[in-house]
Amino acid sequence: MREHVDASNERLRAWHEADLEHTSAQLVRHGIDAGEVIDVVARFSVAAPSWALGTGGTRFGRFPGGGEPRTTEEKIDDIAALNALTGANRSVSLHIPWDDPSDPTALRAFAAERQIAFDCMNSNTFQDQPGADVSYKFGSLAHTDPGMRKAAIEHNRYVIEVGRALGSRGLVVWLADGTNHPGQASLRGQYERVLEGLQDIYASMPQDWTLYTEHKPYEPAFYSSVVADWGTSLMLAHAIGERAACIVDLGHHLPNTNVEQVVSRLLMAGRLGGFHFNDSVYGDDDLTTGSVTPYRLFLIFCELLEPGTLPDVAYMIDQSHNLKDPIEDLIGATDNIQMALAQALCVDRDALQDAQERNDPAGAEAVLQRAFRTDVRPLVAEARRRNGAAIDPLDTFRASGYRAAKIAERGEDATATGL
Ligand SMILES: [Mn+2]
Repeated sequence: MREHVDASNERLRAWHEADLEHTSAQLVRHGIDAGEVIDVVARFSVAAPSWALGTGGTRFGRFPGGGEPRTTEEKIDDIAALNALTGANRSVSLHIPWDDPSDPTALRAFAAERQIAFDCMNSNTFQDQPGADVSYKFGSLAHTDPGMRKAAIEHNRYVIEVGRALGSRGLVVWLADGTNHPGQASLRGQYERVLEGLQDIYASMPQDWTLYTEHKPYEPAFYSSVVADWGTSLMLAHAIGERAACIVDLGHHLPNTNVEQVVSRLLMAGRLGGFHFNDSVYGDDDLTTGSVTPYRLFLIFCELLEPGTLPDVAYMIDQSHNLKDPIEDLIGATDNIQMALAQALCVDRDALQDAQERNDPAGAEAVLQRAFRTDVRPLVAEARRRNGAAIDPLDTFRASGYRAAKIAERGEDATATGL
């Protein structure tokens, strides 16, 4: 990919420099240093999800695009290609058992050679595994049967062990537990059993790990989810211990929820664990981050930057690619996230605070809009270029012929494990 990146960047260099100069000059007028924005964006990285390197699907069907990674190693190859283009996907988030490595130490070395690290591990107690002698049909950590709860805890312990060998530092537990029918289970009892299970898992974690709880209001449980909202997630984190924190999956909220305020509250409580970035219109649509609501993404980054610096939390993408080439979708998502970060860095904080103090909503909003409408694309492109990546990653990916080469190597009907 390197030579394609260099060739493409050389072709775009003069235009890029002119665009960069123009944006930088615009920002100076409002007291924003373009160099500082570029520095922060260049340092930023968002983990790629291993389950999103293949085609997703819906319950109505799946339309594979060909050349999908067949193994975890091939998924890491794809992420290395992605990172060569974006310079901002330096880690992978694995999902067990979809990515169960037979030799984690060898996998770690394989990834390190490609400069890819292991971000948070994800456990899976929401579907039955082939040959397993337990069934999660009626729940995992919330199950009424102590044997089932034990099996779910053991699975999480196993994921921690694999993650240790890979150099990961966190475990994300998303639970499908809940009910589909009123009266099916005790809402209180389910919560208490989940808390007990998470406390057990927490006790098995290395001291430098974080346990992440991830909430979701509905699906697959359609009457009640045990961890339905950020309030429950925060209750659990408080009850579990200091190294427990809450993941905000942008699609896991009821319609019209003010997600940026959720982010602000969790950050204030010291329990913002990180993000699963995606976008949605109706529910947990898992669309490309920032493709539908880029302004919301910008407002989220404004909240993250409110204390002055970007918090060191787990930034991960969680998307499903039903129509686009998965790598192309991840390129777009990463770009949109970097764009939102750059726009938020362009907010004139003093002017905003001044407008807030004077009770001037029109003035305050104008400050935000000015930043949001700044064409920060040259700043993000420059951050990529400085990281040795592509000024135009999508165009470069297409010109590289990567997918065609992978179809030839892996086959037209190769299928990635995952969603
Ligand atoms: Mn998620």
